[in-house]
Amino acid sequence: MRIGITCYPTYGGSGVVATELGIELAALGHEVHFISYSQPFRLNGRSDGIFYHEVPVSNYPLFEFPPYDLALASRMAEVAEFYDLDLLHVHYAIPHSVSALLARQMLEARGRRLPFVTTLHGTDITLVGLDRSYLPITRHAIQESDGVTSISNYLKEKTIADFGVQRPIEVITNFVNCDVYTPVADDAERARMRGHLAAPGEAVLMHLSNFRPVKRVLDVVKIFASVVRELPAQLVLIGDGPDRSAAEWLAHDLGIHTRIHFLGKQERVNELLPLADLLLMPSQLESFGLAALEGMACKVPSIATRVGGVPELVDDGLTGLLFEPGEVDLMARGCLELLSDRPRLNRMREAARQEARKRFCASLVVPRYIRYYEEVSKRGERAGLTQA
Ligand code: GMT
Repeated sequence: MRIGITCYPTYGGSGVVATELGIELAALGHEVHFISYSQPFRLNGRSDGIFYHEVPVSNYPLFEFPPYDLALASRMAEVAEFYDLDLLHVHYAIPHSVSALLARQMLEARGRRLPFVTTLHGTDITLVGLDRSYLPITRHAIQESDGVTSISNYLKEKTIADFGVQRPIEVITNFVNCDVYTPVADDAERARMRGHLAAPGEAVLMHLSNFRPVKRVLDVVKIFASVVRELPAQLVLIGDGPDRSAAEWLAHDLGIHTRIHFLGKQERVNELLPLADLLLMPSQLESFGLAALEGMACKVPSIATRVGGVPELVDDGLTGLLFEPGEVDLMARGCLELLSDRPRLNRMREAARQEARKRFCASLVVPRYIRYYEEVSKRGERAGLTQA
């Protein structure tokens, strides 16, 4: 198939999922066209069967707010026509599904068919989408999409309850490439690689996010402060965003900054994650929690929160430990219990990888997207909307 993909190309879970999906689809022989305002950051260096189309947004002095959604709709329609796309897949409803709806209408008027699938990721439903200024148009675009998928059951139920959406929503969970996200097989090699981050015998805790308030990065620092009082450890923070500076200040105030590595945005997190003993994800809300899955695939259990779709991913006590948001002391105690009981931690590490392989590998999940695309396309054909 020839598939157009639109996502936020910057650091963020929905962009990561969209990009990895495009890469997997291209590897399976499909032609993938990314349409966005800049190149998705994980695309670098992998281009077979993948094309990127930038959306130029001109800023006329009259426009206090440049209308990106309109420029995107125009580009979507152009790319679909020039490259004969079979389908558009937009990630994150706002404004992508609205732009796709416009592009579909533009092409319909020219006798062409362009079905589109909207994938709901999280804050497009739980936060931004609920804002009264976006709710009616977001609901309309979801309702009008040719197909809608959600990354967890939690998010599907939330969309039905909060948006009153009355159409089928297919749950297709996030996924990870289990051959790219792997543990380091050799213990000696892993110890050597950890040498850059920690001394022998020190624990390594990791956190990976876009440092937005919903991620509660300050809790990560506080949890680590309690852990490091009891045993030697290092904390590795991957990512960047609004709360980074506050986290740096807190680390200095608590006198633990020399044990914390702020690595900023990293392209190859698959090379860092396997070096961790535990992943910290104390988020206020996660519709899925992609970072936890990437950790699991690398044999890293999570200390996470029992929110949103996380319990659909992390099995409390088996592949990680779950707590309520803000339970910093309990999370620290959970870390200490696992780090001082290596046999239990090792069982959890094995279980985490097994669970990722059993339920969330790209090889299992990506075919579900392809089947869904085919189903959506056929539905349109049955309705008499044939490709020009
Ligand atoms: O919060 C983020 O990390 C970004 C956000 C997004 O939509 O870009 O993430 C959401 O989508 C991710 C990928 O599907 C999920 O793993 C995250 O749980 C979800 N974030 C929230 O629900 C807060």
